Amino acid sequence: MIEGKLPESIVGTDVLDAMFSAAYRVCILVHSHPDGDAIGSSTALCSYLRDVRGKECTVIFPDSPSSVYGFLLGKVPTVTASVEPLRARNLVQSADLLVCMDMNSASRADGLYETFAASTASKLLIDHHQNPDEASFDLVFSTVSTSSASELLYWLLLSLPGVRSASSLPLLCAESLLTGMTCDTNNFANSVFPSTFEMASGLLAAGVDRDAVLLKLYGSYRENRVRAMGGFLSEKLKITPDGAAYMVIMREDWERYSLEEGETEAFVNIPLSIARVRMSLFLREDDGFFRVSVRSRKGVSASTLARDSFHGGGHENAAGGKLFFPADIPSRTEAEAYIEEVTARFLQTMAPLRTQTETI
Ligand SMILES: [Mn+2]
Repeated sequence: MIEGKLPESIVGTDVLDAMFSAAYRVCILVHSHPDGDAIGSSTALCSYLRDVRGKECTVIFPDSPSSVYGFLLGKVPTVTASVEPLRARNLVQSADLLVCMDMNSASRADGLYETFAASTASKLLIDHHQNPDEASFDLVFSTVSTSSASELLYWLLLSLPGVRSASSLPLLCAESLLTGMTCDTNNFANSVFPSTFEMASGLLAAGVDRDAVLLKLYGSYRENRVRAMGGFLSEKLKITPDGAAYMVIMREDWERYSLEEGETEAFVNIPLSIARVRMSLFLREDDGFFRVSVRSRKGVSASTLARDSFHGGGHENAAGGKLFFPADIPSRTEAEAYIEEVTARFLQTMAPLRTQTETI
């Protein structure tokens, strides 16, 4: 149990310690299109297992992570399955401990799932999403009462023998944890708990340079990304009478700005700064489907809409899914009509948003 930091259901860190001790070759798996938390939590654990426990450890990405996180990725062994499928499969097959980070099921690692499922290695899950696939793992640490997988990992590591404080962790591990938490809380804007500030405080005291991390995350964009943001906000943003904001980005829009993977990651949050917007959707065209991100204000469930209308799920106020064509909509040009329909049906079942002036 991690007293006072996480729910009492989080027990078994002695088992975790034993699991680490028994392992020689470890693979850490994360979800496809890995975000800052998936990347930060996995490089943090990899750094700890290599530098503190002396294990062979590799992070396996289903597809390429954004170059934004290059400052962490260059420092631990990583393999991208979409680039080196055979090597990724061999590593997973020969591992004696498989760790899934920041996803509730190994199925979110897409093409790696079969190899994961067939493996007889010990299996560990560390996650903060709803509905963990507990049956597929030997040990599960899962709670939604934490900002990020990185924060959950932080408290788990601090409960292990020999780790007295964040200062006992390798600097790369500490930097990775701060990065993951910062990304998932949108730099302390959402999903923040008292323990989240405590974690940040501990990491800063241990010597993490937060200014340097913030510069990498929010001050190193390409000009294209900022111009695309301006273009999309002026040309693509639509807001329904019920307070659903949405942007549908077609392949040609993406190409017009020569955008790179991960560059539109936070765009979905921007419309939530408009008073009458209750939820925001961002759709990006892929091969035969749209990738869908959903964000919502407190009291409106992004995860319910993602589950009911976009084959997805996630957190209460930050979720994602997919919209297939022609299975869900006749063609890609019908996405806007579909969003209008499902958000109207969804939002009309809820009480209207109380504006700030009404609640004062
Ligand atoms: Mn996360």
